[in-house]
Amino acid sequence: MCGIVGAVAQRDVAPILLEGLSRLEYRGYDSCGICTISNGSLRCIKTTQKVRVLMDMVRDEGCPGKTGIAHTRWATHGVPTATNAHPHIVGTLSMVHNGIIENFAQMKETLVKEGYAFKSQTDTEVLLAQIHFLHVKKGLPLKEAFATALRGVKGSYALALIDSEDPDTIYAARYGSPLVIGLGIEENFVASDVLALLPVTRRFIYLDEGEIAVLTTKSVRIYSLDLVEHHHEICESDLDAESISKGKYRHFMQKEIFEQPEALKNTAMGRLGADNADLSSITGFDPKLLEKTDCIKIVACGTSYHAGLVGKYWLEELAGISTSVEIASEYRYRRAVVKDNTLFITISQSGETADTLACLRLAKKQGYSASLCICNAGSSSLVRESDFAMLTRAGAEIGVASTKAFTTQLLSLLLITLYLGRTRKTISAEEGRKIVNAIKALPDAAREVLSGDEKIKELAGRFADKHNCLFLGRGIMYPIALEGALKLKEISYIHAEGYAAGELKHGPIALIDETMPVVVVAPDNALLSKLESNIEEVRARGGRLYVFSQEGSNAFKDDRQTNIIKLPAADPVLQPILFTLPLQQLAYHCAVINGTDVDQPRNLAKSVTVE
Ligand code: HGA
Repeated sequence: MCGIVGAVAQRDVAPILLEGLSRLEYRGYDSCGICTISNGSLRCIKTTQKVRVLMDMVRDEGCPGKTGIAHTRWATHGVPTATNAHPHIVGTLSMVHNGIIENFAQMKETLVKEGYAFKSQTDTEVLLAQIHFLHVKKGLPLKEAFATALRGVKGSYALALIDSEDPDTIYAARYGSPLVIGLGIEENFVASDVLALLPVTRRFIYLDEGEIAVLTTKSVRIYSLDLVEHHHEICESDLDAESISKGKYRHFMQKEIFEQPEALKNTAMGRLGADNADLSSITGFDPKLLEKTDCIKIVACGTSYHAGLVGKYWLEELAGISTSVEIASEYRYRRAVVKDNTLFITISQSGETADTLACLRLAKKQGYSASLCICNAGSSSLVRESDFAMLTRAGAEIGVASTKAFTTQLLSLLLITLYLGRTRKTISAEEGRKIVNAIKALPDAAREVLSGDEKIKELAGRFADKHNCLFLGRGIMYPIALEGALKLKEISYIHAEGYAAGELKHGPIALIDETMPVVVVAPDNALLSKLESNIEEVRARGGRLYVFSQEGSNAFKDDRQTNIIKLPAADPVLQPILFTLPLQQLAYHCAVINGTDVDQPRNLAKSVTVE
C-alpha cells in the first residue's frame, strides 16, 4: 500500500525518487506524484496513471531539485484523482503520507474556522494544514510544529515533509505504518520499504513507532514525539537490487510460483533434525516457553489466514493442541477469553499488515504466554515486536497475489507442528522421521507438480470466460479450496467461492448448473469417500467438475461432465502445499487470458498497512 520515497542530496533527486517509486509499485496504488524544491519553490507533478507516465511527465515538464519526496497512493480518503494524489502542498510545505488520520474531521473543522481552504478530500492535506498552522500562525519551528501536530493525531502514519524555505531538510515520522531511513554518503533517504532504496544504499535505520527523523545531507537525527533524541543501530541489508527483477518470466507472480521449490528448500534449511524440527533459528527461541503451550490462537488476514486454518488441522491432529484461528480485523474489535498457556501466533507476509499488528499489540495485554510471528520480512514491525519470529525465507514477493509466501507459511506451520508434536510425544520418532523425509522431498515434489503448467494453461482456457466458480475441499483441503477461490478472484476477477464440500447441500448447491465450474481438491485421504458423495451431488445437477486428484487414485473417472487433473502421488502431509500449486497456476493463466494486470490487480495492495 502507499509507497513513500524521499531524498536529500547534492544531485537532482527526481531519478532516485522515480526509481524508488517504481520499486514500490508492486504494493498496489491508484495514483502517484513527486515534489522537489527547485530554486526555493516547490515543483509538484501528479497523475492518476502509472509511475512510468509520471516519469514521462517529469522528463517533459522537468522536476529539478536536490531535495524531494514522492508517493504512490492507495486511496482511503477521497477518490483517486490527481488532486487527491500526494504530495500535498500547503504554503511552502509539501507532504506525503501513508496511513489514516482518524480525527481529521475535527481537525478540519477547527482549521476551516482559522481560514484554511482545502483542495483535496484527503485526511493528509488536513494534517499538513495543521502543521502549517502551528508553524506559520503559531510560530513554532517546523520540527516542533511537526511533533506537536503528530501528538494530536489519532490514527496511523508514515510521513515525509519538506519546506521550500528550509530546502536541505526532510522531516519524517512513523506510527503504525512502515518507514525506513537510508544512509548514503553526503545524501540521505527515506522510504516505506528498503526495496525502494537498494540502488542507492544498503545501510538502513528502522524507525520505531512514534519517532520523528530529521534528515539533511550531513546528518540523520531521530527523536521521540516529545523531541527527546534517540540513537539507533545501523542495519546492513543483505537484499540486492536484482531481487525485484522478473528474470525470464512475464509476470512476478509467475516467477514467484516457479520459485516455490527453492523457497520451500530455504524455509526448511537448517531446521530439520533426524525425526524432529530444529527451531533454534527462531528469533528469541525459548524451548521452555514453547513447550508449555496448551492452546494456540492464530490471527491473520487474507491468504495468511488460510495458512492459519491449515495450521489448525495440523496442530490439533498431529500435536494435539487446541487451536483457533481468527481474522485479524475481527479479533481486534471483540473481547477475547484467553486460557492459561496460550501461544499467540500471527502470520503476515510483510509483517506490516495493520490489523494483524494491532492484534499483536492487543494480545500483549491479554495474558497470552508468548507471541510468535510467521513472517517473510525480517525487519518488519511484526518481527520486531513479537517474542519469537519464524522467518519464512521466501525472498521478496512482488506479485500482489501471494504465492510463495503462502506455501512457505504452510511449511513453517508444519515445522512448528512437528516440533510441538515431538516434544509432547503426540508424534512418535518414527512418524517424525517420516515427516522430516517428506519435507526433504518437498522441493522436488513441488517442481514435479509445477511441471504440469501447460495442462493447467489449457484448463484455464475453459474457465476464463466464466463469471462464477466454486472450489470444494474437505478437512485440511478445505482451506486450500478457500485459497484457490481467493487467488482466482484476486487476479482474474472471476467471482469464486471456496466451500467445505459437506456444506454444499446447506445452500450453495442451489447455484449448480451446467454453466458453473466446480473445482474439487481431492487427494487420496481419509475423507475421499465423503468427497466422492459430494461430487456425485454436483454431477446429478449437471455441474461441470474439475477434480484435482492424484496418480494412482481410482476415485474419479474422466467423462463429459468431469475433468480429472492428476498430481504426482506424495506423502499425505504435503498435500495442502502441493495441491495449492496448480490452483495458483489456474488463477494465473485465467488472469493472463482475461488480460488483467496480474501483478497489480485492481483495488488491491500488497502490504495492507491501513486497517
Ligand atoms: N489516507 C491517505 C493515505 C492513504 C494510504 O495510506 N494508503 O495506503 C489518502 O487517502 O490519501
